[in-house]
Amino acid sequence: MITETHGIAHALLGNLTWAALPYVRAWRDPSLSEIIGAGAGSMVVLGAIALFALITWLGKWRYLWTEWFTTLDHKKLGIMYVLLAGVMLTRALIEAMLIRTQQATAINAPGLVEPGHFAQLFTTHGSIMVFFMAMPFLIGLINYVVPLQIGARDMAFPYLNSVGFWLTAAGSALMMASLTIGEFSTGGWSGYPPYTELAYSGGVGPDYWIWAVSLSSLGSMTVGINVACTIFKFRAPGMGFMRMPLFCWTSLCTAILMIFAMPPLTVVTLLLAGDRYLGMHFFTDGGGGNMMNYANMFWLFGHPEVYILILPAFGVFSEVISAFSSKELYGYTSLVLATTAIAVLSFTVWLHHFFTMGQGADVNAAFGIATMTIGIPTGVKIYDWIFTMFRGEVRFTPPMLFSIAFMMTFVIGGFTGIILATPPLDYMVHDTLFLVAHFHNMLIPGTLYGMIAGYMFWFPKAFGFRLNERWGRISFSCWAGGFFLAFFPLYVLGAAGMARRTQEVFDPAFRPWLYIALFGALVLFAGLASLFIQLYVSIRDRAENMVPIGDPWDARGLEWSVSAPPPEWNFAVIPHVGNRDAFYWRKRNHGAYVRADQYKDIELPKNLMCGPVIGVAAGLCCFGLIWHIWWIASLFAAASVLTVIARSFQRDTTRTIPAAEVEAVDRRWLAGAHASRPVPRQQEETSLNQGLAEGFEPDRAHGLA
Ligand SMILES: [Cu+2]
Repeated sequence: MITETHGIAHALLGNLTWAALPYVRAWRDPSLSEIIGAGAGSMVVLGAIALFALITWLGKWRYLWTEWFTTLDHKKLGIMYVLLAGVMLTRALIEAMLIRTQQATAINAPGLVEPGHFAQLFTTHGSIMVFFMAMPFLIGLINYVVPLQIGARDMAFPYLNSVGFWLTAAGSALMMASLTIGEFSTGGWSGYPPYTELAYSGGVGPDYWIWAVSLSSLGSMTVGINVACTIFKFRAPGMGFMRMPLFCWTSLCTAILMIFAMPPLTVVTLLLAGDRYLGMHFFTDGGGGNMMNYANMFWLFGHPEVYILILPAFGVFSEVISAFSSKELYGYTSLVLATTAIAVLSFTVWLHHFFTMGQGADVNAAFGIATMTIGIPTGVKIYDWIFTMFRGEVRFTPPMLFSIAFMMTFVIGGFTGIILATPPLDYMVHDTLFLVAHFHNMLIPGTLYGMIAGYMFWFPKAFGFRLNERWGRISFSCWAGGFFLAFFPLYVLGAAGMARRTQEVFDPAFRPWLYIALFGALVLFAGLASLFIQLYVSIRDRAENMVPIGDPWDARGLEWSVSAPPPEWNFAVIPHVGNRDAFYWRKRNHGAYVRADQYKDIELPKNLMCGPVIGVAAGLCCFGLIWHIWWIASLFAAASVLTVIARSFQRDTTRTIPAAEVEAVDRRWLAGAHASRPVPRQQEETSLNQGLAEGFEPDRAHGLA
């Protein structure tokens, strides 16, 4: 809580006092809850120190700055997004285990953490999972894959791409800072007033939420603009819209959703900031405000957000199922139509998030029916994927296992969605664990499985070696089994009336179900741990699992037609596209692995420090706003604006790769392709796989000529 400070100290440090540190709080009140808080803060501090020391010890700062932090390469930015998502996923999953432990131990007992701490736990868990795990993960995959799939050298706006990443990273840093300096919001991931109004939540918690989310939503909006422009303007010659891989279609729809759905979120969080900082009354009950306006605007973002999260995963599943069934995607056109239909419909259903706020039976019925119609295009997709597998040469690789588990689990979640879309039934179970079970049932298979599948599918492309399949299967078993253990009990508990977000449980009959759910959460965490072990084992054994030729799964899109990892310029020569599944048909017709007639100089953007500078400045500016340290806020707001202005005067922004260098790299790779042994599908998970598919060997006669 804030104690008033005065005079110079207040001018310099705003509301920041010693009590902001969890250690001081734990010292004054050594309760279990405060000690857990201090422990969490220590993990962040120690982790940061360890990372800093490790990088310094390895002498890698210069390398990180020049190769990664200042890069404008869409591939490296994509990798950094996924890395950020992995860090945040770890934190939010630890929080999930704490939430489950609390409810399992707090049956007519205080449990581990106090109500205030518990409320912070579920708020950070939700906020991180949506804004700082799922969003960076899917944006990372889109960033990496889409330019390669459409035959482009980079995104349309590489500089904006870097700024978007660093804004998201700054928001994540604020989330982490809230563990060590101050506290986080207790108002849930949706930040509903009046909980988050000054009168009921006087600390800095909601301010952390407001500014972290604002940074992330600004970043996401720039990503939306960037991805949409890239797909509209940067497709290779011949790549018509109906020849794009399905992942590009879902990325395009997601990008358009971001452009339209992110601004309501930015606006609504800033209006809430107006209430809290300037004494306005947008959402207070006195002074003419109305929190209903908040609910409407938030969910005008919030429901499309669900599809921002799920559509890219649908794209991943389409690519994975087609590649590992060795078949062309069944019903491509219907998949495209279903994707666009979902994107449009997603803006017509937001009110189902507050049926019980009293807008009357007719309005509720209209939105309930609109909600149910989304099941139709989704069903179309499920059938298309099943028919893609039908009579295909299906291989149960880890990404394929995640895709199949997704289909089965997601459909169950869809059925419970129909229950919740029926207003009278929603009145029965809203605000219970039934709802919590439902949206985890949609988002874990529908987003997380897709993201993991995509990560495993494209990892060999990005790094040049395969991920260990055995650990992939172990991880899959944990994610798939842990999900049912963790969330099906919540359906039962919710139907029995257990309210969501409760810190203490009063009915002993809930005990066994809560124990099962806790066990499930532990299994899910084992799934995450297995992913890290898989990564470690794969890096350790990478020499045996190299796939430098770049096509380890006999897949179809243009991204597989280049080496693994791809050269910085992606394509030595921009390809011409004559059909859907462009690379597959080139392999068929001896058009793959052939030398270009002529190589040209390639222009690429120079590295730029503006992205990290703007990110750090924006993060510090928000930190100043949170603690009312006005000089920090204005100094760094000015710094980020000045950086943008300074950059606009820079003329010399590109560098040229000479044609000779492009040719040399391309020839070396082609020579490798001609020297490699093609691998049959049955052996693609062995060290025989060098990234060249059997049956599509380079044509020896046409050779290197
Ligand atoms: Cu919704």
